[in-house]
Amino acid sequence: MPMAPIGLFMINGCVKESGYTIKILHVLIAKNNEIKLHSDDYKDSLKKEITRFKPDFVGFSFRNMLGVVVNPALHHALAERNKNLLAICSVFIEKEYIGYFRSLTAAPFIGGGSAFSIAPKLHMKHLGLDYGFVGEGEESFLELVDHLDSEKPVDGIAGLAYHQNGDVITHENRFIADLSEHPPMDIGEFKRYRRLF
Ligand code: B12
Repeated sequence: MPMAPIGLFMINGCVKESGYTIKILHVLIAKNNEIKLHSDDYKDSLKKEITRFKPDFVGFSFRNMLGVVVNPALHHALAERNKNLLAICSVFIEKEYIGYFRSLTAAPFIGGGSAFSIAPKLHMKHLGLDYGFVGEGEESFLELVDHLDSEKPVDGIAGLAYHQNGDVITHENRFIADLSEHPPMDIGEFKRYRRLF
């Protein structure tokens, strides 16, 4: 059952208010409610979107690592062929998709979300992300974009995961005590998810 990505919608609210233009691609949603990644046409659709939008930064919201079988047959086949722990993590499926995405743009890739926060190093290394955020992203994501835009060093940003000397460094995340200090969640895209039920 696809979940409305409310964490991503929170970030969307903040980014919109900051003046940046954001485009959300719902890659797990497709006709018949099935995973789209291994269908024949996802590469063409993605290429069109990236060519049109030309992103300066690409963010990925990783919600679940385990426990959600969007396409049971595919998941089972992968786990049978690859009898290791990685094969039952969603990163195993996401790798091909992100690898293809990488071939379309040189923009930095930034991960976040509850799954990323549980296993930041796995996501960073296995998926080849440039940066990521452990925990809440409302403030930190824009701080990173601002630092990268103005070529300031990023190593002091709370919650940030980044590569250094072949390892992945993760900073302690910033706890946001009062969410009302931030713009509200952007609910514009909720209707896509309501349609599924
Ligand atoms: C609420 C909740 C649910 C609700 C979901 C409602 C919804 N529309 O999302 C319900 C009850 C339906 C649910 C169901 C399930 N859940 Co649940 N759920 C949660 C819970 C408690 C909170 C998630 C949440 O909404 N947080 C609030 C939002 C605003 O925060 P957020 O998503 O983390 O986003 C923030 C950051 O992560 C970050 N961020 C997010 N995206 C991005 C992107 C970028 C680029 C950046 C920079 C930052 C960023 O910034 C956001 C704002 O601060 C978490 C535990 C937790 N504490 O996170 C478990 C959790 C996500 N669920 C989990 C699981 C396992 C499930 C189920 C599989 C359970 C089951 N067996 O059915 C199902 C899966 C449903 C599905 N199809 O995905 C696990 C996932 C763990 C894993 N290893 O995969 C978690 C982590 C709980 C746990 N500790 O085990 N869940």
